[in-house]
Amino acid sequence: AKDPVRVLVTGAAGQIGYALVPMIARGVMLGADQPVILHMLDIPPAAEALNGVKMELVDAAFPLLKGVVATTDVVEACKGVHIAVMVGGFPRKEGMERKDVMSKNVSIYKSQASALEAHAAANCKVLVVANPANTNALILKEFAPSIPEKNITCLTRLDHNRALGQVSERLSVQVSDVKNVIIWGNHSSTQYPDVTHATVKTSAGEKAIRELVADDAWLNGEFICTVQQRGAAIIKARKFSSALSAASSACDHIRDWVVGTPEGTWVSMGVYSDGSYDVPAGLIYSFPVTCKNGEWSIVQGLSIDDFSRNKLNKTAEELSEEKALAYSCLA
Ligand code: NAX
Repeated sequence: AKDPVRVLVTGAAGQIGYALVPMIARGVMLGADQPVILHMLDIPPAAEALNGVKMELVDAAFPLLKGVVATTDVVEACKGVHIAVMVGGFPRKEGMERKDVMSKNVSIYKSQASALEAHAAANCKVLVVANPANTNALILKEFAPSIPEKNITCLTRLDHNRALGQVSERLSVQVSDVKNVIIWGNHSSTQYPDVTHATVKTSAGEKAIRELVADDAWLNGEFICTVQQRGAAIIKARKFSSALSAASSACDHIRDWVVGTPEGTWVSMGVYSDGSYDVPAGLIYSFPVTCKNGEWSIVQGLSIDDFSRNKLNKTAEELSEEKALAYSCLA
C-alpha cells in the first residue's frame, strides 16, 4: 500500500473547502489508490465550523482518509504537508478599497509562506486559489524562497474548464472531446480565454474550433466575455460564488500536475513566468502547460496573432499593477 500523502487545505471551513475536502478524501485529487491525511486550517472565528467539517469527514467513513488535522494553528497545519491548497483569504467586502483587500491578503500570504517554508515536506506543491490568486501566489513565492518557484502555482483551471464547457455547449459536443483552450494571464476579468489552438474530436478526426464554430464574432466577443464574467454570473444566480466547480478544478489542477497531462493535451496553470511569449518574467501568469513526472512546462512555439498579443499584454499589465500594489503594502 502507498504511504499517505498529507494535503493541506486552508480556509477549509469555507464554501470551497466544504466541497473540496470530500473530493480529496474520495481520491478525486490524487487517485483511488492513494491514501491521504487531510490538514485543515481556518481562523479562530471559524474553529467550531471547522470542527463540524472534521466530524462530517469522520462520519463519511472514507476508506482512503487516514487522518484529519483540523486546526487554527498555521504551524501545526503546515507540518509535513506534501500538497498545499490555499483557499483561505480575506474577501473583498462592500466599500473596501482594492488596496485594503490586497494589504490583508499580503499579510496572510506572507505569514503562511513562512510557515510552509519552515514546516512543509521538501518539494511541497502549492496551489493558491484565494483571490487575488496570482498575486497571493507571488507573495507566497517571495516569502518562501527555499520552496522551488516551480512548486508555486495558482488556479486558472476553473476558467479553462469554463471555456471547455462553453465550446461544448455551443457545438453540442461532449466536453471531453474539446481540448487545448488556453487561459492567459490573471484570474480576473482581464484573463484571455483563447481558442486559437483548440480542437474538438469528431468522427472525421480532430478539427480546429475556429473551423467548427466559424463565427469569429462569437469567439472573439461573447465567448470571451462569458468566460471572463462567469464567476459574476454564478454569484448572481446562486447568491454565493462558485464552489463545487472551483473545488473540482483544483483537483484537476493537482491531479494533472502530479500524474501528468495526456499526450497531446495541455491545460492552463498560473505559474511563475520565465518570459515565454514575451510575458514579463517574475509574474505569476496563466500559461498553457503540459505536465510530466510531477513538473509542468510551458507549451512553446504557439503562434500569437495581433488580437491575442494585445490581450496577453493587457492582462500582464494588470498583473504588474497588482504586483506593485502588493509591494506597496509591504513597504
Ligand atoms: P469563504 O469565505 O466561504 O471561505 C474562506 C475561508 O477562509 C473562511 O472559512 C475563512 O474563515 C477562511 N480564512 C480567512 N482568512 C484565513 C486565514 N488567514 N487562514 C486560513 N483561513 C482563512 O470563501 P470561498 O467561497 O470558499 O472562496 C475562497 C477563495 O477562493 C476566495 O478568495 C475566492 O475569491 C477564491 N476563488 C477563487 C477561484 C479561482 O478560480 N482561483 C474561483 C472561486 C473563488 O471565487
